[in-house]
Amino acid sequence: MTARPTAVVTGASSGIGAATARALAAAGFHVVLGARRVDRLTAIAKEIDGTALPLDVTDKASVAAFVEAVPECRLLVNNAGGAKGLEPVEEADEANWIWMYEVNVLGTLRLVQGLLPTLRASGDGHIVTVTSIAALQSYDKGAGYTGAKHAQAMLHRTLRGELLGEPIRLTEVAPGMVETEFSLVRFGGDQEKADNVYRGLTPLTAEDVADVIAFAATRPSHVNLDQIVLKPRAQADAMRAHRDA
Ligand code: 8X3
Repeated sequence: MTARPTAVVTGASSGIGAATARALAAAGFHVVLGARRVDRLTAIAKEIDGTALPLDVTDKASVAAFVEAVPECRLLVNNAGGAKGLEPVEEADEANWIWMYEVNVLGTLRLVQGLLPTLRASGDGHIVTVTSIAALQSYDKGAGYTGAKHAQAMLHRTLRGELLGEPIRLTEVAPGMVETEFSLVRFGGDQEKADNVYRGLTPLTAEDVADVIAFAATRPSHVNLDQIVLKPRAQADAMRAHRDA
């Protein structure tokens, strides 16, 4: 057992999750990293003296086994999520929608339900959920993802009221454009389409978002940062960005 408080980060094998695991370790946490790609997780865990555990948030049994292996937890970062597809509602692919609701909404629900008793028992728990500016607005061709992100945000924001009076803080972090594997996954591995998303501007990095999460997690216990929206300077909202020619 370690004296460091434990933080669980889902989707920790790459992008915002991996950067958050590193930032929290630097802030003094013992980080439990969960994701499907265990080889990548293990390498990061080794680097930050953390613990790598297999986790598929879309699979109830996988979440149950993960939770069973985490005896204490002060901070849960619900980072696992993602988008598949970018098409009008009329052409939407139902399988993509099911995956987006599974990973963003039900995945968050499963982790919260599994770890709430442990977070409560810590006496100073904190749930950070990484939503998106897609949880704040609709945009054309994005209904599957914006719908899932709104639902995930509602779950998170509802907890703020339901857990009032308990020693558990709740922080929603809603990033705009961040250059990670996000767009590559959204476009089924099409690198050109993914690169085009960030064309002509400087997007946020995973580390930019991780810094903010670590900041929220290291405030004194009575300070609750409820919602943090961060975007690149060149982005006004999901539909509007300035791009250099
Ligand atoms: C990612 C941001 O604008 O592509 O969560 O939906 S956006």
